[in-house]
Amino acid sequence: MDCEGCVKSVTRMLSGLAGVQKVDVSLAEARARVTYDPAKAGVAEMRKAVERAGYKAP
Ligand SMILES: [Cu+2]
Repeated sequence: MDCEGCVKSVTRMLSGLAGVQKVDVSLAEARARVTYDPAKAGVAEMRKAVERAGYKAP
C-alpha cells in the first residue's frame, strides 16, 4: 500500500462488507482501523476483502 489510490480501494473494499461501520485507513502506518459489528463481520472476512483488493493483510 503506497499511495492515496490504494487507501481508497482498501477503504472501499472494507466499507462494502456487512457490519462494517467505519473504516480509517492510515497510509503512513499501513494499517486500517475498522469499527464493526462483531455479530456481522469478522477479521477473517476483512482480511479476505483486503486481499481481494490486491493487498497483503498480515
Ligand atoms: Cu497505490
